[in-house]
Amino acid sequence: MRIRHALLAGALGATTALAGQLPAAASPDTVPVTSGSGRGAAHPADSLRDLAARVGLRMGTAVTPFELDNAAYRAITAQQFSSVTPGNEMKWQVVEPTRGTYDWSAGDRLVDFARRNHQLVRGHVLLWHNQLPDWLTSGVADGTISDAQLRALLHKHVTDQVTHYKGRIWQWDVANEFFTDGDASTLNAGDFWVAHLGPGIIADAFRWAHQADPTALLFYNDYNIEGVNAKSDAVYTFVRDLRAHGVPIHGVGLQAHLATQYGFPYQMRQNLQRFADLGLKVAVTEADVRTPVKKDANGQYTDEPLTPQAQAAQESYWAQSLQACLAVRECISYTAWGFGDANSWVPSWFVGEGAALLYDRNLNPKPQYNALRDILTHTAAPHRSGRGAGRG
Ligand code: 9MR
Repeated sequence: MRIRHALLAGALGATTALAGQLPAAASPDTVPVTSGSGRGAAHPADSLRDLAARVGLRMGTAVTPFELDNAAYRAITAQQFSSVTPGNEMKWQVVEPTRGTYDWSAGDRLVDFARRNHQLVRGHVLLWHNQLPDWLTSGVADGTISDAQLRALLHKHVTDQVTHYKGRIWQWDVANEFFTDGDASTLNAGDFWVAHLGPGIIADAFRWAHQADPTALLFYNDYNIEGVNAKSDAVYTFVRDLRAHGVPIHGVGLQAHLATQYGFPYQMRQNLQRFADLGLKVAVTEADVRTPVKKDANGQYTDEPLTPQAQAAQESYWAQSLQACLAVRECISYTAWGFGDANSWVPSWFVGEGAALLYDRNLNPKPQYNALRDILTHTAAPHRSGRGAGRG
């Protein structure tokens, strides 16, 4: 699977354009301290992170360390967000590219960045069918790795990775995307892990992660489960059963990769609430709102929505998803899957769609950003407190 490190020319150009407005970094990953808030990084009182902090909510973004090389991107990451998720750098393919040899460097850089900037980290991801190392998948395919060995390798992977980051990860996405859209009634029997090790492997991964770091909040994470639908029903039953069997699962992550052409998810707040009523935390983990975009004179897709109505729908979807999270006390973080349109995964995966994030490719905030800020400013919401809530 190809990993996309997209930092396109537009965003690089923005470094110069914004240089006068943003504080210069003293060292690569440090955004300078101001006396104002006394909380470390310089962030204005109307930043997303500070507005959300008033109700104990963490605002997050996915980041890749490559993006942190850009001063403007780095400054916005620190100023606007109080939680970060590595886009790719804690995936097995990246942390163990060669069997038995770990490379934690990229994940470590982000965790260190977070510490310097008073942010919490969502670890992503321990058990997933995608972005596995080639040595693992080819070994399974050619029979040189047996199922028993695969189980032992997974145990070691989960234990070693969670131990490496022990005490430094707030929420771990332990298991990701085990249900399909087509037949949501049950776990995907064709999933790599389920096919080889049986459905019980998911519970085992939670147990192993908990043994390695008993303080981390352990999440099940999936897409198209934002609203009440057949797939979220199936996930609901699954996590309820895990809880009933004493499996250490503490939360459910709703990715929220939304698209204007599919409508806003049905009853998102009620859906979050029913997971919360199981005694779980909930989180919006990978939010973006894509839409069909115009082509330029050269036939290249732009970041401009096809219609003003689509732009309005994007703003509305961002606002509604944040409102749903705010309304549920157990919703402890709201994370966007990146923030600059030049850095989004969307255009390369959904040809003809884009404009999915909060800032344009020159890193200027879009109306979507203002919509989130307005919601945080004007919506009364219960304060998140108790174990795990917006800690720190
Ligand atoms: O943003 C990630 C992108 O750079 C990778 O190419 C892609 C490969 O699978 O994974 C993206 O992140 C995914 C996340 O890990 C899980 N949920 C869906 C995300 C978007 O594809």
